[in-house]
Parts: sequence; C-alpha cells; structure tokens
Amino acid sequence: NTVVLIGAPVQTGTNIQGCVMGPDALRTAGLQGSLEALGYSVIDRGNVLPEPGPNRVHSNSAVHHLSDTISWTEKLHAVALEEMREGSLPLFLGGDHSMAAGTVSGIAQAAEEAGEEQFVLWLDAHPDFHNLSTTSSGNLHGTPAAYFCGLSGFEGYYPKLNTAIKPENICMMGLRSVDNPERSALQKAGIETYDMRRIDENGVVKPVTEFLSRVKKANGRLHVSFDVDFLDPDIAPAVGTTVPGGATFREAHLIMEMLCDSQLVTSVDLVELNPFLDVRGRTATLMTDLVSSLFGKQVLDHPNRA
Ligand code: DIR
Ligand code: MN
Ligand code: MN
Ligand code: MN
Repeated sequence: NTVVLIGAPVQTGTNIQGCVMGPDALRTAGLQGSLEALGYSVIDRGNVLPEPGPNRVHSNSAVHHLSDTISWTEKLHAVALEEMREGSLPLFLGGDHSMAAGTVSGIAQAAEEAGEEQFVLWLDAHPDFHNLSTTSSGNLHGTPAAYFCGLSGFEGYYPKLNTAIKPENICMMGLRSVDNPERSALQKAGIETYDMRRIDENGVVKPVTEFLSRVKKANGRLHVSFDVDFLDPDIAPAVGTTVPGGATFREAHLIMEMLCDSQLVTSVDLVELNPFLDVRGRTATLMTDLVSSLFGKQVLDHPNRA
C-alpha cells in the first residue's frame, strides 16, 4: 500500500497555540525519507484545510471554536473516506486530537462500505471522551472518541455520524488523566481501558497481544490514534497537555514493533505535537523514530516478524 501523508494543522481544539506547526515538524524530522528507506512508496498530499462554515454556539459556554472543529471534522472525514476507498495507508499528521472526529469517522465509514470490522488503538494519557455538554475546559480535543463511538451530546452540531466505531472494538492505553464524566461514560460504553497502573502491573505485551488477536480474529482493520502525551513528558515534552508518568521509550517502541509484526495497521493519526514547546525537535524526531518502528524498522531480525 502507498503511504499517504496528510497534514492537518488543526489547533482550535486546544487553548495552546503551536499544533499548527505539527505537520511541518514531522516533515522536517524526515518522516517521508525514513519510510522510503524502509521500502515504502510515500506520497505527501501536503496540508488539508477546512472550508469555513456558519458560526455555531453551544449552551456550554466553555466550548470554543465549535464551528472550526465542525469544519475540520467534515473535511477530514471526507479525506479519510477517500484515502481508505483508494486503498492507501493514510498517516494523518496533526494537529490537535479534535481531528480524530473526522479521521476516525471517515475510516469507519470506509470499513463498513468494504464489509470489514474497524478497530481503534487509542494511545493517549486521556480518553478524550467528553461530549459538548460535559467538557469543562471547552477544548474540543477532549471529545473525539465519544463522537466516533456514536455517543449522544453532539446532535445538531457535529456532522451526523454515518458509521460509529463499536466500543468493543476500541482499546485505550496509557490513560492517566480522566475526568469524572469521562470515567462514567467509558464504563457505560464498556471500552477496554489500560491505565498506567495496569501497564505498570502487566507491561504492554499482554494487553497489546490480546487486543491484536481480537483484531486478527475478526479479520479487522486497525487504526492507531497516537497522542504525543501517551509518552512520558521526559522524553516527549512537546505537547500542551503533558501528564507525568507516561509510557517509556522502550514501551512505546515495543508497541510499535508489535503493531508492525501484526501487519494489521491500516491507518494512523499522529496528534498533539506542539513544536513550539520542543527542545531542538526532539519530540518530532522521537515520533518519527516510533513511526519507523511501526513501519518495520528493527535492530536485528526478530522471529515474530513475517
Ligand atoms: C481534559 C484534557 N480531559 C479536557 N484533555 C486532553 O480538557 O477535556 N486531551 N488534554 O488530550
Ligand atoms: Mn488526545
Ligand atoms: Mn492526550
Ligand atoms: Mn459521510
């Protein structure tokens, strides 16, 4: 499959400026060349931009940039749907995580059209499981997962969802900042969650292996939505919402290598990189290295690799 890079310089889902530079920082870190060196054919579609829509206001006065988020959702939904229909492997370069409302909903629709089951691995310190009423920050990067699961609280604002991701097809890993309304919504939806305690106790191998075998058994497609703040801030400082105690360098690389072994990954979001907060591009470089592992880079041949 051709790897298609799609820049989505979204930053209206946060209150900290800088994610607009995310796609270009990943390009500067050499993402395309790294993937080409692994033998992929890579096309960079450049950055997409939303078409402005009507001004929208929600009764929750904390909510900001609602119209922009709706416009981005519509645009990225269409782009993701088109790329998946083409059979390419899209890599969405963010941009804040509000973009996943568009990317994942488009990917879900494409999978349904193809009669295939869509799974999502959500790597994040946060579940991003608010709706428009429960968010107290009003930062809409805290809402995409609830939207693409088809939960209520978006009607009349976000685009009507064609195809929801089934909650049982989602695995969230790395959680360590969950707001109360999110906690109850996650439980109610029955989403599989691995918070940092569970990773401390079991490591990453067991949960990742179990999830991947579920995807494989269903002959499913796998989307990976990778928020920079999944990683520990000591190794990945360039994100507006750092939370201490994240995944280590080795844990993150191992997950990427296991994902590569599985040959199940069909699309990826790289989100929340804020290069303005970075130290000499180190977070962009780390994300690029992790993507290289996801696409096949290894130290020596491993028996698990086909
Ligand atoms: C928090 C933070 N739950 C909120 N969310 C973040 O604003 O809703 N998501 N940072 O990535
Ligand atoms: Mn997130
Ligand atoms: Mn996060
Ligand atoms: Mn649609």
